[in-house]
Amino acid sequence: MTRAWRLLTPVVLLAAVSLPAPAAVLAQGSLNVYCSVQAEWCQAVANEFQRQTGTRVALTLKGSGETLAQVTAEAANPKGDVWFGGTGDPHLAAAEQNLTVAYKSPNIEKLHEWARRQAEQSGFKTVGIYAGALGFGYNPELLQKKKLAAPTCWKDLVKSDFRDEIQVANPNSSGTAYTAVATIVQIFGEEEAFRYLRQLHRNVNQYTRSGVGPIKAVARGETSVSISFMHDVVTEALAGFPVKAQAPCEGTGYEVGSLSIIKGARNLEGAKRFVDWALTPQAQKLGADSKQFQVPSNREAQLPPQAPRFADIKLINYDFAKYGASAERKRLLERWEREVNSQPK
Ligand code: S7P
Repeated sequence: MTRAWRLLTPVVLLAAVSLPAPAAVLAQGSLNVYCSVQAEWCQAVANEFQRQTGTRVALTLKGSGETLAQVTAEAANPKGDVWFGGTGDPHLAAAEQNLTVAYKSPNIEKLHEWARRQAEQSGFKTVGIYAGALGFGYNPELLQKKKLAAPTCWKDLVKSDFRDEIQVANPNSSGTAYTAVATIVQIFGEEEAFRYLRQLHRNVNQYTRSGVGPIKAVARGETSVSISFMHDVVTEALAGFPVKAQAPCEGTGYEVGSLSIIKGARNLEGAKRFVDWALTPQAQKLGADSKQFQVPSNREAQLPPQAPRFADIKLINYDFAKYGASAERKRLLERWEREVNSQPK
């Protein structure tokens, strides 16, 4: 049974059985939501949207790269209605390939500029729902045991001290890891970046499928350091694990987590209603309620106090148009596969 199906059944049951819709809400059919944030947030979104609208929500949980692959594979016979969350680059690639449809929600006006830009540059085929900065997570207890200093810069991660100490996801399946590759290319320039990624390869003990896998491994003491979104480090720290977040000294990239309506959606009206709802401050609060601390895109949504502050992080001017283009994404991933992943350590 795949992870998606294992999670789908309980969510559908939970949404259908334990949360009766308010009396005034009439049944509004069902909505298939492909969800690329963590399971707790996906479930909260499904439950609350169903409670408010009477629409039954079925969830499929997959990372960003995997969802793009699924939406691409299903293009001739789409099964999903909306794609909620996940890094913005694959949403932009889907938009460019006409796998998603344009929808200009009236709530777009209420969003931060970075979220509106995501919509405008895709011809309104996607829209930003949150933002998060990339960084490192580390386990200070494990580092102390191994007499290793905490990494503060990208350059630290390729030192021989960190041999087999680092985890990052595979950028083919993970939007987090693709953001890392694109960030390193933008910071160092492509040739230097690939030299860097080959050196990093020697220090990576595992390329996980999902972007949150590495920080969960750091939290459990299975690896010392991860390349992760900094808000995912906060989630583990608040759960009581010995983890710390670090913003890289050279600067770092960030994601505009996005939301798209899938072309051929069987419940197009429900999908539009879902987008309008997901852009409200009330819906965006479900992120922090589920212990996910990205920056919400609605200007009126409260920034969770635990969220890493963008003002404290040296952010690069991430080129979403370039690194969200499907040809560029494919080219970088193929180069990474050929020159990094397939190389011996
Ligand atoms: O946990 C939340 C988050 O980091 O996960 C999303 C991510 O795309 C899903 O994981 P993958 O790297 O496996 O694609 C991020 O958008 C989000 O902030």
